[in-house]
Amino acid sequence: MTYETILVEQRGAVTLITLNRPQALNALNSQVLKDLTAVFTAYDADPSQRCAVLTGSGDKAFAAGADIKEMVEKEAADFFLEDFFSGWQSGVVATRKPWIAAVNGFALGGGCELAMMADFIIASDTAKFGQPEIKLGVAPGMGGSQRLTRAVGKAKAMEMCLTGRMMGAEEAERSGLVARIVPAAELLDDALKTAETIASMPPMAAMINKEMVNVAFETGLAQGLLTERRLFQILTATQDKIEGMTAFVEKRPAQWKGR
Ligand code: CO8
Repeated sequence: MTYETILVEQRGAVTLITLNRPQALNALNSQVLKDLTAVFTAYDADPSQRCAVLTGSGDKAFAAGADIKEMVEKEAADFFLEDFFSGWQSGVVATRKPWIAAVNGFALGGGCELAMMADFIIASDTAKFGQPEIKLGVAPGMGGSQRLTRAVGKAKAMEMCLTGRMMGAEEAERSGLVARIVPAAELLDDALKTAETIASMPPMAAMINKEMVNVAFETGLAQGLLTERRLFQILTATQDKIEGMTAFVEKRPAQWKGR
């Protein structure tokens, strides 16, 4: 399957997805959303694929935001009637299997918001994050005001949204926005290696670990603890729980069945 705005490659059990509009610094338009929805849906449905990496083509940008040239002519009624960009939730966030954003440069506006939809971000030392929408007379519209605030706290999120300033990779790591920073030249290899590690885990446990952490992000403690306990109990009914624990006791590598 080929796509208009992204490149997709399966490397063993890892799907590598590359935003491929380098001439527009990988700006996100309706076609990118369509293509990402298709590829994430296919990834979720393919039992041979166990982790995905999303990155940007070129060395300058992960994505420099929603495509301003697509939005410039639209009126409020168009945004409302089309429910413009509402598809990110069902098309990308709803992905049940794990995926990593490998941020290789600018992640601004919708680009920062897309990176924050990932389960975690690995950033190159050249990465720059920001929510500069205020400079265009608008505000984040793909989750930035919510996810950035949860990730880095009110003070930094508020400052970034109100001033539009960018945050470099080191500050982003210090603030909890990214899991790790690596030198730009090693970013893709590092992200793929991390994805391979995740892909080598029992897949149901990976999906449930992801769901648990997201519940912590989205609900209160009592609800989260209950959900964690119930999801743990579901995992104890899997063949991979029996295999994982038996393999440990027998001092041998586990052979996952994926159920
Ligand atoms: N959209 C469209 N084209 C873009 C975008 C963008 N977001 N960003 C860069 N480009 C294009 C430029 O227009 C330029 O194309 P051309 O050569 O044809 O003019 C090309 O990419 C290269 O860009 P620059 O020449 O500007 O490169 P610089 O190195 O000088 O600057 C920057 C790099 C600083 C990243 C600069 O390009 C920039 O500021 N870009 C815009 C960043 C921005 O404001 N992003 C936020 C966009 S709004 C948004 O994301 C809202 C999301 C929520 C929508 C939800 C709706 C409901």
